[in-house]
Amino acid sequence: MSDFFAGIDPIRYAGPEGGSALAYRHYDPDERVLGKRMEDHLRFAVAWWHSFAWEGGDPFGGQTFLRPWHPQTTMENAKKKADAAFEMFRILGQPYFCWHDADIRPEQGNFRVNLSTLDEITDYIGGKMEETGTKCLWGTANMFSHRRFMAGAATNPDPDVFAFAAATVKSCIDATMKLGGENYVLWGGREGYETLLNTELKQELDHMGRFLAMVVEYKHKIGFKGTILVEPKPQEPSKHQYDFDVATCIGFLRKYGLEDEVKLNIEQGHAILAGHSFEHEIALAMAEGMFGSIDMNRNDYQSGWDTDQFPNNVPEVALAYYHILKGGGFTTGGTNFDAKLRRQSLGAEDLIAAHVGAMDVCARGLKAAAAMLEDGGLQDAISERYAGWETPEAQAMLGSDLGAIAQRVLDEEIVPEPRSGRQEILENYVNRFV
Ligand code: XLS
Ligand code: NI
Ligand code: NI
Repeated sequence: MSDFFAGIDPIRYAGPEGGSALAYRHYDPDERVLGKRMEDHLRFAVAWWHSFAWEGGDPFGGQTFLRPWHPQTTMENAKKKADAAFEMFRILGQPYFCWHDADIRPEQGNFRVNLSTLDEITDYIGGKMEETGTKCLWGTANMFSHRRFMAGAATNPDPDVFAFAAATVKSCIDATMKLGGENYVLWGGREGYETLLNTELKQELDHMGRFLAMVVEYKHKIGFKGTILVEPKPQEPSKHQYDFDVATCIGFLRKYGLEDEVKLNIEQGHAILAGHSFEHEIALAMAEGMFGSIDMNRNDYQSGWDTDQFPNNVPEVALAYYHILKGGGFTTGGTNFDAKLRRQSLGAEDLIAAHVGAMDVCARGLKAAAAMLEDGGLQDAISERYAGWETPEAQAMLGSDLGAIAQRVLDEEIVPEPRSGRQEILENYVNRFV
Protein backbone atom coordinates (compact mmCIF):
# COMPACT_ATOMS: atom_id res chain seq x y z
CA MET A 1 0.00 0.00 0.00
CA SER A 2 1.22 3.50 -0.81
CA ASP A 3 -0.19 6.73 0.59
CA PHE A 4 1.10 8.84 -2.29
CA PHE A 5 -2.45 9.15 -3.67
CA ALA A 6 -4.06 9.51 -0.22
CA GLY A 7 -7.42 11.24 -0.33
CA ILE A 8 -8.11 10.37 -3.98
CA ASP A 9 -11.00 7.95 -4.38
CA PRO A 10 -11.32 5.46 -7.22
CA ILE A 11 -12.58 7.24 -10.33
CA ARG A 12 -16.13 6.40 -11.36
CA TYR A 13 -18.18 7.05 -14.44
CA ALA A 14 -20.46 9.99 -13.65
CA GLY A 15 -21.93 10.79 -17.09
CA PRO A 16 -21.25 13.81 -19.31
CA GLU A 17 -22.56 16.22 -16.67
CA GLY A 18 -20.65 14.54 -13.82
CA GLY A 19 -20.09 16.92 -10.92
CA SER A 20 -16.60 16.22 -9.61
CA ALA A 21 -13.46 17.11 -11.54
CA LEU A 22 -12.09 13.63 -10.96
CA ALA A 23 -14.75 11.52 -12.63
CA TYR A 24 -15.08 9.85 -16.00
CA ARG A 25 -17.57 11.76 -18.08
CA HIS A 26 -17.24 9.65 -21.23
CA TYR A 27 -15.27 6.53 -20.31
CA ASP A 28 -17.69 3.93 -19.05
CA PRO A 29 -15.85 0.62 -19.22
CA ASP A 30 -19.09 -1.36 -19.50
CA GLU A 31 -20.79 0.75 -22.13
CA ARG A 32 -21.21 -1.19 -25.36
CA VAL A 33 -19.81 0.33 -28.51
CA LEU A 34 -20.40 -1.66 -31.69
CA GLY A 35 -21.42 -4.61 -29.53
CA LYS A 36 -18.25 -4.67 -27.41
CA ARG A 37 -17.42 -3.20 -23.97
CA MET A 38 -15.55 0.09 -24.18
CA GLU A 39 -12.81 -1.24 -21.91
CA ASP A 40 -12.27 -4.15 -24.32
CA HIS A 41 -12.05 -1.81 -27.29
CA LEU A 42 -9.63 0.69 -25.80
CA ARG A 43 -7.46 -1.61 -23.65
CA PHE A 44 -5.88 1.30 -21.75
CA ALA A 45 -2.38 0.98 -20.31
CA VAL A 46 -0.39 3.27 -18.00
CA ALA A 47 3.30 3.77 -18.90
CA TRP A 48 5.55 3.11 -15.90
CA TRP A 49 8.34 5.32 -17.26
CA HIS A 50 6.46 8.58 -17.60
CA SER A 51 4.21 8.22 -14.58
CA PHE A 52 6.63 6.81 -12.04
CA ALA A 53 10.24 6.83 -13.26
CA TRP A 54 10.53 10.22 -14.96
CA GLU A 55 11.69 12.84 -12.45
CA GLY A 56 10.64 16.00 -14.29
CA GLY A 57 13.96 16.93 -15.91
CA ASP A 58 14.45 18.69 -19.22
CA PRO A 59 17.60 19.69 -21.15
CA PHE A 60 17.82 22.89 -19.10
CA GLY A 61 16.94 21.71 -15.65
CA GLY A 62 16.89 18.66 -13.44
CA GLN A 63 14.39 16.94 -11.29
CA THR A 64 11.19 18.78 -10.34
CA PHE A 65 9.19 15.83 -9.00
CA LEU A 66 10.22 14.77 -5.53
CA ARG A 67 8.55 11.40 -5.08
CA PRO A 68 8.67 9.22 -1.99
CA TRP A 69 10.39 6.51 -4.11
CA HIS A 70 13.37 8.71 -5.06
CA PRO A 71 16.25 8.13 -5.47
CA GLN A 72 15.41 5.19 -7.71
CA THR A 73 18.66 3.35 -7.04
CA THR A 74 17.56 0.93 -4.32
CA MET A 75 15.33 -2.13 -4.35
CA GLU A 76 13.43 -0.71 -1.42
CA ASN A 77 12.44 2.34 -3.47
CA ALA A 78 11.69 0.23 -6.55
CA LYS A 79 9.10 -1.58 -4.43
CA LYS A 80 7.74 1.69 -3.06
CA LYS A 81 7.39 2.86 -6.65
CA ALA A 82 5.53 -0.34 -7.56
CA ASP A 83 3.22 0.17 -4.57
CA ALA A 84 2.38 3.67 -5.79
CA ALA A 85 1.88 2.39 -9.35
CA PHE A 86 -0.61 -0.25 -8.28
CA GLU A 87 -2.36 2.29 -6.07
CA MET A 88 -2.81 4.49 -9.15
CA PHE A 89 -4.05 1.50 -11.19
CA ARG A 90 -6.64 0.84 -8.48
CA ILE A 91 -7.80 4.46 -8.60
CA LEU A 92 -7.98 4.63 -12.41
CA GLY A 93 -9.26 1.10 -12.98
CA GLN A 94 -7.44 0.82 -16.31
CA PRO A 95 -6.75 -2.81 -17.23
CA TYR A 96 -3.06 -2.68 -18.26
CA PHE A 97 0.40 -1.20 -17.70
CA CYS A 98 3.65 -1.13 -19.75
CA TRP A 99 7.25 -1.02 -18.53
CA HIS A 100 10.96 -0.92 -19.37
CA ASP A 101 13.39 -2.93 -17.23
CA ALA A 102 15.04 0.33 -16.10
CA ASP A 103 11.69 1.75 -14.91
CA ILE A 104 10.89 -1.06 -12.54
CA ARG A 105 14.28 -2.22 -11.19
CA PRO A 106 17.07 -0.08 -9.71
CA GLU A 107 20.08 0.51 -11.97
CA GLN A 108 22.96 -0.89 -9.95
CA GLY A 109 25.59 -2.49 -12.10
CA ASN A 110 26.44 -5.30 -14.45
CA PHE A 111 24.19 -7.74 -16.28
CA ARG A 112 24.26 -10.30 -13.47
CA VAL A 113 22.95 -7.70 -11.03
CA ASN A 114 20.36 -6.44 -13.53
CA LEU A 115 19.14 -9.98 -13.93
CA SER A 116 18.66 -10.58 -10.24
CA THR A 117 17.04 -7.20 -9.53
CA LEU A 118 14.69 -7.71 -12.50
CA ASP A 119 13.79 -11.11 -11.15
CA GLU A 120 13.14 -9.80 -7.66
CA ILE A 121 11.01 -6.87 -8.80
CA THR A 122 8.98 -8.94 -11.27
CA ASP A 123 8.22 -11.39 -8.43
CA TYR A 124 6.98 -8.44 -6.45
CA ILE A 125 4.98 -6.94 -9.35
CA GLY A 126 3.62 -10.35 -10.30
CA GLY A 127 2.24 -10.73 -6.78
CA LYS A 128 0.51 -7.37 -7.04
CA MET A 129 -0.94 -8.28 -10.45
CA GLU A 130 -2.42 -11.40 -8.96
CA GLU A 131 -3.97 -9.46 -6.08
CA THR A 132 -5.42 -6.70 -8.26
CA GLY A 133 -6.05 -8.22 -11.69
CA THR A 134 -4.14 -5.44 -13.49
CA LYS A 135 -2.36 -6.95 -16.51
CA CYS A 136 0.76 -6.27 -18.56
CA LEU A 137 0.13 -4.99 -22.09
CA TRP A 138 3.83 -5.01 -22.97
CA GLY A 139 7.33 -4.98 -21.63
CA THR A 140 10.47 -3.62 -23.23
CA ALA A 141 14.17 -3.02 -22.58
CA ASN A 142 15.54 0.46 -22.03
CA MET A 143 18.58 0.43 -24.28
CA PHE A 144 18.98 4.17 -24.63
CA SER A 145 19.47 5.75 -21.16
CA HIS A 146 22.61 4.08 -19.84
CA ARG A 147 25.87 5.43 -21.28
CA ARG A 148 26.83 1.96 -22.51
CA PHE A 149 24.13 2.39 -25.18
CA MET A 150 25.17 5.88 -26.29
CA ALA A 151 26.12 4.62 -29.78
CA GLY A 152 23.17 2.26 -30.07
CA ALA A 153 22.34 -1.25 -28.92
CA ALA A 154 21.95 -3.74 -31.81
CA THR A 155 23.60 -1.20 -34.15
CA ASN A 156 26.52 -0.38 -31.88
CA PRO A 157 29.97 -0.56 -33.53
CA ASP A 158 31.15 -2.48 -30.46
CA PRO A 159 30.15 -6.18 -30.49
CA ASP A 160 30.26 -6.23 -26.68
CA VAL A 161 27.37 -3.77 -26.65
CA PHE A 162 25.48 -5.94 -29.15
CA ALA A 163 26.02 -8.85 -26.76
CA PHE A 164 24.91 -6.83 -23.73
CA ALA A 165 21.82 -5.71 -25.65
CA ALA A 166 20.97 -9.27 -26.72
CA ALA A 167 21.32 -10.46 -23.13
CA THR A 168 19.17 -7.57 -21.90
CA VAL A 169 16.40 -8.22 -24.43
CA LYS A 170 16.42 -11.92 -23.58
CA SER A 171 15.94 -11.07 -19.91
CA CYS A 172 13.14 -8.63 -20.72
CA ILE A 173 11.27 -11.10 -22.95
CA ASP A 174 11.58 -13.64 -20.14
CA ALA A 175 10.23 -11.09 -17.65
CA THR A 176 7.38 -10.08 -20.01
CA MET A 177 6.39 -13.72 -20.37
CA LYS A 178 6.61 -14.20 -16.61
CA LEU A 179 4.17 -11.29 -16.14
CA GLY A 180 1.78 -12.61 -18.80
CA GLY A 181 2.54 -9.68 -21.14
CA GLU A 182 0.51 -9.64 -24.34
CA ASN A 183 3.21 -8.00 -26.48
CA TYR A 184 6.92 -7.24 -26.44
CA VAL A 185 8.06 -3.87 -27.84
CA LEU A 186 11.34 -2.74 -29.39
CA TRP A 187 11.82 0.97 -29.77
CA GLY A 188 15.29 1.71 -31.08
CA GLY A 189 15.88 5.21 -29.80
CA ARG A 190 19.62 5.04 -30.44
CA GLU A 191 19.44 2.58 -33.34
CA GLY A 192 20.48 5.24 -35.80
CA TYR A 193 23.29 7.73 -36.01
CA GLU A 194 24.51 11.15 -34.93
CA THR A 195 26.69 11.59 -38.02
CA LEU A 196 27.25 9.55 -41.17
CA LEU A 197 30.94 10.51 -40.89
CA ASN A 198 31.49 7.69 -38.40
CA THR A 199 28.71 5.30 -39.42
CA GLU A 200 28.74 2.10 -41.49
CA LEU A 201 25.09 2.34 -42.49
CA LYS A 202 24.66 -1.02 -44.23
CA GLN A 203 26.40 -3.01 -41.52
CA GLU A 204 24.30 -1.38 -38.81
CA LEU A 205 21.07 -2.17 -40.67
CA ASP A 206 22.14 -5.78 -41.17
CA HIS A 207 22.96 -6.11 -37.48
CA MET A 208 19.61 -4.66 -36.56
CA GLY A 209 17.84 -7.09 -38.89
CA ARG A 210 19.72 -10.06 -37.44
CA PHE A 211 19.07 -8.88 -33.88
CA LEU A 212 15.33 -8.69 -34.52
CA ALA A 213 15.38 -12.14 -36.13
CA MET A 214 17.03 -13.46 -32.95
CA VAL A 215 14.24 -11.89 -30.90
CA VAL A 216 11.66 -13.72 -33.02
CA GLU A 217 13.60 -16.99 -32.84
CA TYR A 218 13.84 -16.70 -29.06
CA LYS A 219 10.13 -15.92 -28.73
CA HIS A 220 9.30 -19.16 -30.53
CA LYS A 221 11.92 -21.12 -28.62
CA ILE A 222 10.41 -20.25 -25.25
CA GLY A 223 6.81 -20.32 -26.48
CA PHE A 224 6.06 -16.65 -25.79
CA LYS A 225 2.61 -16.11 -27.32
CA GLY A 226 2.67 -12.29 -27.34
CA THR A 227 3.20 -10.15 -30.41
CA ILE A 228 6.61 -8.64 -31.14
CA LEU A 229 6.16 -4.94 -31.94
CA VAL A 230 8.55 -2.39 -33.39
CA GLU A 231 7.88 1.29 -32.67
CA PRO A 232 8.72 3.76 -35.45
CA LYS A 233 10.20 7.19 -34.72
CA PRO A 234 12.24 9.37 -37.10
CA GLN A 235 14.69 10.99 -34.68
CA GLU A 236 15.34 11.95 -31.05
CA PRO A 237 17.51 11.02 -29.31
CA SER A 238 19.39 10.03 -32.50
CA LYS A 239 19.72 12.54 -35.31
CA HIS A 240 18.40 9.83 -37.61
CA GLN A 241 16.62 6.72 -36.39
CA TYR A 242 16.47 3.65 -38.66
CA ASP A 243 12.86 2.83 -37.70
CA PHE A 244 11.89 6.18 -39.22
CA ASP A 245 8.17 5.68 -39.83
CA VAL A 246 5.65 2.97 -40.65
CA ALA A 247 6.64 2.77 -44.32
CA THR A 248 10.36 2.49 -43.48
CA CYS A 249 9.70 -0.20 -40.86
CA ILE A 250 7.61 -2.24 -43.27
CA GLY A 251 10.36 -2.10 -45.87
CA PHE A 252 12.91 -3.11 -43.24
CA LEU A 253 10.82 -6.02 -41.96
CA ARG A 254 10.25 -7.30 -45.50
CA LYS A 255 13.94 -7.03 -46.33
CA TYR A 256 14.85 -9.22 -43.35
CA GLY A 257 11.91 -11.63 -43.83
CA LEU A 258 10.20 -10.62 -40.58
CA GLU A 259 6.94 -9.21 -41.98
CA ASP A 260 4.84 -12.13 -40.73
CA GLU A 261 6.42 -12.10 -37.28
CA VAL A 262 6.56 -8.46 -36.22
CA LYS A 263 3.90 -5.76 -36.10
CA LEU A 264 3.99 -2.05 -35.35
CA ASN A 265 3.39 0.05 -32.25
CA ILE A 266 2.42 3.48 -33.57
CA GLU A 267 2.81 6.65 -31.49
CA GLN A 268 1.01 9.92 -32.18
CA GLY A 269 4.00 12.13 -31.42
CA HIS A 270 6.34 10.05 -33.56
CA ALA A 271 3.94 10.27 -36.50
CA ILE A 272 3.98 14.06 -36.22
CA LEU A 273 7.80 14.15 -35.96
CA ALA A 274 7.98 12.07 -39.15
CA GLY A 275 5.80 14.62 -40.95
CA HIS A 276 2.71 12.40 -40.96
CA SER A 277 -0.64 12.39 -39.22
CA PHE A 278 -1.40 9.72 -36.61
CA GLU A 279 -4.23 8.37 -38.77
CA HIS A 280 -1.92 8.15 -41.78
CA GLU A 281 0.47 5.88 -39.89
CA ILE A 282 -2.37 3.74 -38.54
CA ALA A 283 -4.15 3.49 -41.90
CA LEU A 284 -0.92 2.52 -43.66
CA ALA A 285 -0.09 -0.17 -41.10
CA MET A 286 -3.65 -1.49 -41.37
CA ALA A 287 -3.49 -1.52 -45.16
CA GLU A 288 -0.30 -3.59 -45.00
CA GLY A 289 -1.57 -5.95 -42.29
CA MET A 290 1.10 -4.67 -39.89
CA PHE A 291 -0.94 -2.81 -37.28
CA GLY A 292 -0.30 -3.86 -33.68
CA SER A 293 -0.81 -1.28 -30.95
CA ILE A 294 -0.72 2.45 -30.22
CA ASP A 295 1.19 4.77 -27.94
CA MET A 296 -1.39 7.44 -27.34
CA ASN A 297 -0.12 10.93 -26.65
CA ARG A 298 -0.08 14.35 -28.29
CA ASN A 299 2.78 16.22 -29.81
CA ASP A 300 3.27 19.93 -29.82
CA TYR A 301 3.01 20.88 -33.50
CA GLN A 302 5.66 23.60 -33.23
CA SER A 303 8.35 22.15 -31.01
CA GLY A 304 10.15 19.60 -33.23
CA TRP A 305 10.61 17.07 -30.45
CA ASP A 306 8.58 14.36 -28.79
CA THR A 307 6.63 16.29 -26.13
CA ASP A 308 4.62 13.25 -24.99
CA GLN A 309 1.64 15.27 -23.77
CA PHE A 310 -1.58 13.61 -22.73
CA PRO A 311 -4.09 13.59 -25.61
CA ASN A 312 -6.83 16.23 -25.54
CA ASN A 313 -7.85 16.66 -29.15
CA VAL A 314 -11.03 14.67 -29.73
CA PRO A 315 -11.30 15.13 -33.52
CA GLU A 316 -7.73 13.87 -33.97
CA VAL A 317 -8.24 10.90 -31.67
CA ALA A 318 -11.56 10.08 -33.37
CA LEU A 319 -9.88 9.72 -36.76
CA ALA A 320 -7.21 7.48 -35.26
CA TYR A 321 -9.80 5.17 -33.72
CA TYR A 322 -11.86 5.30 -36.91
CA HIS A 323 -9.00 3.63 -38.76
CA ILE A 324 -8.42 1.19 -35.91
CA LEU A 325 -12.09 0.16 -35.78
CA LYS A 326 -12.34 0.02 -39.56
CA GLY A 327 -9.37 -2.34 -39.58
CA GLY A 328 -11.03 -4.63 -37.02
CA GLY A 329 -9.76 -3.09 -33.76
CA PHE A 330 -7.00 -4.24 -31.45
CA THR A 331 -6.09 -7.90 -31.06
CA THR A 332 -3.14 -8.13 -28.63
CA GLY A 333 -2.50 -4.36 -28.80
CA GLY A 334 -4.07 -1.52 -26.86
CA THR A 335 -3.95 2.17 -26.00
CA ASN A 336 -0.78 2.84 -24.00
CA PHE A 337 -0.50 6.35 -22.58
CA ASP A 338 3.07 7.10 -23.54
CA ALA A 339 2.44 10.54 -22.04
CA LYS A 340 3.92 12.57 -19.23
CA LEU A 341 2.95 15.49 -17.07
CA ARG A 342 4.41 18.94 -17.70
CA ARG A 343 7.25 19.38 -15.23
CA GLN A 344 5.38 22.00 -13.19
CA SER A 345 2.51 19.56 -12.56
CA LEU A 346 3.92 18.32 -9.29
CA GLY A 347 1.00 16.75 -7.51
CA ALA A 348 -0.40 13.24 -7.27
CA GLU A 349 -3.71 14.72 -8.33
CA ASP A 350 -2.12 16.01 -11.55
CA LEU A 351 -1.10 12.48 -12.47
CA ILE A 352 -4.61 11.14 -11.89
CA ALA A 353 -6.31 14.05 -13.66
CA ALA A 354 -4.03 13.64 -16.69
CA HIS A 355 -5.06 10.03 -17.12
CA VAL A 356 -8.73 10.67 -16.41
CA GLY A 357 -8.81 13.41 -19.03
CA ALA A 358 -6.93 11.30 -21.54
CA MET A 359 -9.21 8.31 -21.04
CA ASP A 360 -12.24 10.54 -21.55
CA VAL A 361 -10.77 12.02 -24.73
CA CYS A 362 -10.15 8.51 -26.06
CA ALA A 363 -13.64 7.39 -25.08
CA ARG A 364 -15.18 10.33 -26.93
CA GLY A 365 -12.97 9.65 -29.91
CA LEU A 366 -13.90 5.98 -29.91
CA LYS A 367 -17.62 6.74 -29.73
CA ALA A 368 -17.38 9.27 -32.55
CA ALA A 369 -15.39 6.79 -34.63
CA ALA A 370 -17.93 4.04 -34.00
CA ALA A 371 -20.79 6.36 -34.94
CA MET A 372 -19.06 7.30 -38.20
CA LEU A 373 -18.43 3.67 -38.97
CA GLU A 374 -22.04 2.71 -38.24
CA ASP A 375 -23.37 5.58 -40.28
CA GLY A 376 -21.14 4.49 -43.14
CA GLY A 377 -20.99 7.93 -44.77
CA LEU A 378 -17.23 7.90 -45.31
CA GLN A 379 -17.22 4.38 -46.64
CA ASP A 380 -20.13 5.17 -48.98
CA ALA A 381 -18.27 8.18 -50.32
CA ILE A 382 -15.16 6.07 -50.93
CA SER A 383 -17.12 3.25 -52.55
CA GLU A 384 -18.79 5.71 -54.86
CA ARG A 385 -15.49 7.35 -55.71
CA TYR A 386 -13.95 4.03 -56.76
CA ALA A 387 -17.12 2.50 -58.24
CA GLY A 388 -15.70 2.66 -61.77
CA TRP A 389 -13.26 -0.07 -60.84
CA GLU A 390 -16.09 -2.55 -60.32
CA THR A 391 -16.77 -2.88 -64.05
CA PRO A 392 -15.34 -5.95 -65.86
CA GLU A 393 -13.44 -3.70 -68.30
CA ALA A 394 -11.66 -1.90 -65.48
CA GLN A 395 -10.73 -5.14 -63.75
CA ALA A 396 -9.54 -6.72 -67.00
CA MET A 397 -7.26 -3.74 -67.58
CA LEU A 398 -5.19 -4.67 -64.49
CA GLY A 399 -4.31 -7.94 -66.19
CA SER A 400 -3.65 -6.30 -69.51
CA ASP A 401 -0.65 -4.33 -70.84
CA LEU A 402 0.16 -0.79 -71.92
CA GLY A 403 -0.20 -1.53 -75.64
CA ALA A 404 -3.64 -3.11 -75.30
CA ILE A 405 -4.81 -0.33 -73.02
CA ALA A 406 -3.61 2.31 -75.48
CA GLN A 407 -5.51 0.55 -78.26
CA ARG A 408 -8.70 0.54 -76.14
CA VAL A 409 -8.35 4.25 -75.40
CA LEU A 410 -8.16 4.84 -79.20
CA ASP A 411 -10.97 2.43 -80.12
CA GLU A 412 -13.38 3.61 -77.47
CA GLU A 413 -12.27 7.25 -77.66
CA ILE A 414 -11.95 7.34 -73.88
CA VAL A 415 -12.01 10.90 -72.48
CA PRO A 416 -11.77 10.94 -68.65
CA GLU A 417 -14.26 13.25 -66.98
CA PRO A 418 -12.86 14.86 -63.75
CA ARG A 419 -15.13 14.52 -60.70
CA SER A 420 -15.15 16.33 -57.40
CA GLY A 421 -13.16 14.80 -54.53
CA ARG A 422 -15.73 16.41 -52.18
CA GLN A 423 -13.14 17.01 -49.44
CA GLU A 424 -14.95 19.89 -47.72
CA ILE A 425 -18.23 17.99 -47.78
CA LEU A 426 -16.50 15.05 -46.09
CA GLU A 427 -14.81 17.31 -43.56
CA ASN A 428 -18.20 18.77 -42.70
CA TYR A 429 -19.52 15.25 -42.37
CA VAL A 430 -16.79 14.27 -39.87
CA ASN A 431 -17.45 17.44 -37.92
CA ARG A 432 -21.00 16.28 -37.23
CA PHE A 433 -19.61 13.35 -35.19
CA VAL A 434 -16.80 14.94 -33.21
C1 XLS B 1 10.18 7.21 -26.97
C2 XLS B 1 9.34 6.03 -27.07
C3 XLS B 1 9.41 5.08 -25.89
C4 XLS B 1 8.84 3.74 -26.29
C5 XLS B 1 9.23 2.63 -25.38
O1 XLS B 1 10.04 8.17 -27.70
O2 XLS B 1 8.02 6.43 -27.30
O3 XLS B 1 8.75 5.62 -24.80
O4 XLS B 1 7.46 3.79 -26.38
O5 XLS B 1 10.60 2.46 -25.32
NI1 NI C 1 6.36 5.22 -27.33
NI1 NI D 1 7.83 8.57 -27.88
